[in-house]
Amino acid sequence: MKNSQDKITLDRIKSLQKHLAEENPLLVSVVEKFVELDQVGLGLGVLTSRDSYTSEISWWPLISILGTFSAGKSSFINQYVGNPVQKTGNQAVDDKFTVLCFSSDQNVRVLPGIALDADPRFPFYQMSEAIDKVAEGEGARIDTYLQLKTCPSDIMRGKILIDSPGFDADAQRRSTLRITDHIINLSDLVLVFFDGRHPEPGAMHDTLEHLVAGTVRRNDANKILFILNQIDTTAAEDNLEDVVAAWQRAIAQGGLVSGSFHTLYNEDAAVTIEDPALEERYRKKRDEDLNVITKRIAQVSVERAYRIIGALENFSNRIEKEVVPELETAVGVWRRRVLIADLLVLLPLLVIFIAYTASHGYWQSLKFVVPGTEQSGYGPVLANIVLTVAVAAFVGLHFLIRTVIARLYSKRLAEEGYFGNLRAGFLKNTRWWRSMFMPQITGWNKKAQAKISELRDSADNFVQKLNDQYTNPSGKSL
Ligand SMILES: Nc1nc2c(ncn2[C@@H]2O[C@H](COP(=O)(O)OP(=O)(O)OP(=O)(O)O)[C@@H](O)[C@H]2O)c(=O)[nH]1
Ligand SMILES: [Mg+2]
Repeated sequence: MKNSQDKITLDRIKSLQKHLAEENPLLVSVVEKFVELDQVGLGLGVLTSRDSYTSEISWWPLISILGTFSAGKSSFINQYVGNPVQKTGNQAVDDKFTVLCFSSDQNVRVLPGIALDADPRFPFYQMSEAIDKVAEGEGARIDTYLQLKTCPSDIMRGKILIDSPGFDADAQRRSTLRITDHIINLSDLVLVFFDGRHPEPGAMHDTLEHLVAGTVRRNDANKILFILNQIDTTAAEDNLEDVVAAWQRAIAQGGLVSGSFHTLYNEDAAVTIEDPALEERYRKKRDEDLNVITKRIAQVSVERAYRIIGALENFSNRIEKEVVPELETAVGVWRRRVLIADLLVLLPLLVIFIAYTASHGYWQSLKFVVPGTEQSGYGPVLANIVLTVAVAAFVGLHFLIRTVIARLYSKRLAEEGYFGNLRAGFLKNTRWWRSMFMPQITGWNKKAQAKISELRDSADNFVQKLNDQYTNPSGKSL
């Protein structure tokens, strides 16, 4: 198949494959399947030549840490990587998202957000465009929202961690909320931290609204872990159970009944628990939960490969089951409206035209003539010219109606929430040379339909290959 994507997009895909080749060669061939899906999207017009479905997912396992401010997010990360990469403190410390990735360079290096925006390895590729969509002009200020830090800890190899500013929906600008949503969408694992010192609903309200309520509707909600941190502070009154119960109630009020709930505290930052028995009990509970959380983080690399293949299948399905039917509906509505408008505008004009010409002697039997020129030699030519101009005016008006109705209707398709650029796909179907009565959506031919089912099959094949890679059902030693 001929690839009609931009050079920049193609280079980006190549660089993605190059990085993946060092890590998981199977995923290199998965990229190729995404590129085939791109061709279907391009044909349907819902993908521009600058875009690729490969940039809709993160190819590196992504673990994000969100939550209320001063909940101990940065302290947790420092402890996890074994390196004080992030500043911590009791005031709101972080004002931007920090993307942490591995580098063998012994110094922790800080790079501006633009470094992330331009690098296809990171899921922030073209983030500035996404920000611009919700807050015009803000995209250029990507550095105020994002930074990249490289960290030499081995545990950071092959994964990306994101530390975020304390979540406060009221104070937050739309662009920050947009980034938060984007991060949740892309993450393989989301740790939502709450502060054990303020577990009451008031302090968590906004966070719950935006994060928890949002996750109830998600089909990947199991990737979100809720963590009540700083539980060491409950030791003085020994009321851990009460605090946890209050917290879970607040979360349930937010609409979340199931989920993975954990409690933690950070030994480096914790208050000393005087009673050794109590200390032992707290530590045991903490260690258990920390163990679950660390295991989930480790598991993410394995799940990531399945998730990527799942996305290939999911995208194929969405094209077939959402994009195409939505385009069909939109084209159907447009067709009906154009016919009605033709009826309301063109038909009366036609009647007026016929009535006028008939009453002024333009018709002799069924022959069109210009009165007074019947006998002259140029009579028939003049009659033809007048008739042609009239027909052209009618046809022109019809095409004007088509275009105006398409433009008006396309506005509603520009809203977010659709998979792909539905507006562009719709307008492609309404171009003037395309008959209104074409039964099929443009780009949705036999070949494209076959391609979609082929891609679904290949997703199944990849899953089998992955199973072979990660499991060993026959029990043979590998
Ligand atoms: N008692 C106690 N204090 C903690 C714990 N974890 C962190 N802290 C302290 O809580 C304060 C906030 O910690 P940070 O790690 O900066 O919190 P954060 O969530 O990154 O905060 P922002 O980036 O400002 O949103 C710091 O003073 C930490 O020392 C804990 O488990 N127990
Ligand atoms: Mg922080």
